[in-house]
Amino acid sequence: MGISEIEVTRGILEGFTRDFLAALKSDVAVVGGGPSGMTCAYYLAGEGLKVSVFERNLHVGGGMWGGGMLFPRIVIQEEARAILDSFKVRLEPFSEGYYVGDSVETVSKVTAAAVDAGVKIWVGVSVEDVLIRELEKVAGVVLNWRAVELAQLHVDPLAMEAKLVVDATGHEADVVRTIKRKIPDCILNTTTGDVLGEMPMWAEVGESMIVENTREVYPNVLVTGMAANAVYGAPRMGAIFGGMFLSGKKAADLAIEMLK
Ligand code: 48F
Repeated sequence: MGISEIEVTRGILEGFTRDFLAALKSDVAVVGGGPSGMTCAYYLAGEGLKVSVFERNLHVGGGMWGGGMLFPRIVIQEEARAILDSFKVRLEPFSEGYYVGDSVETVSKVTAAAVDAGVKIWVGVSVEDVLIRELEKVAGVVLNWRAVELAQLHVDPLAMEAKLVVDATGHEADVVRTIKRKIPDCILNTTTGDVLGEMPMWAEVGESMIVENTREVYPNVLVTGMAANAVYGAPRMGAIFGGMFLSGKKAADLAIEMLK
């Protein structure tokens, strides 16, 4: 028994190419594999939708692995408990209406649930731009390897079509900012038509605003997680994570409604 290096190479290339070709036209492209993006993708795939998550790092989980200041624990409020329960994450009550969970366990279980639900995850892939149609509708994502981006090589990107794009890029709100940078005259669905920017930390207010801020910010582009608060000028909240899961689920609910 044995396998040649050529066979190993063929197995990898064939499997990857088959899946990449199948993902060329998706229902939803989720940009960013942090807690909000993964939660959104999980609920979308659960509805039978074709979903890809694009993550520029080699791992999903975003800012959740390190918990608060590298202490690998996260705080979850009662409202988000049902979502964490569906991922089978164990939570320990510690203050009325609040729980503590293990951040590594949470990332692992959310990731496994999303994969089992049928989400395709592309790691090491940056979304550097969007596809635009009719001058005002986003129609997909423009991709390049993160390694190409870091090496600053001049290599043209590839693209995938999606009916909806979800900006789950965290504090940067990278997709929305890219749209605004490339189409300066475009009017985002915010009070000023522009990205309002993230406010300093205020956990209670940040958590209460994040679900409301989860919405369609540009035709066919939804914003979720910390990106939603960054776009709508709301505070950050540190190591309390319930809002990320609630926002991811709301983005999925909105997307499901829009795709009907
Ligand atoms: O930052 P991140 O975890 O965003 P989130 O889901 O959660 C925020 C919390 O982690 C934490 C917090 C809790 O109160 O404030 O910060 O809103 O995950 C965002 C992911 O998007 C990736 C990035 O590597 C990270 O894993 N990302 C960002 N820009 C791009 C991208 C891009 N252009 N293409 C692909 N991935």
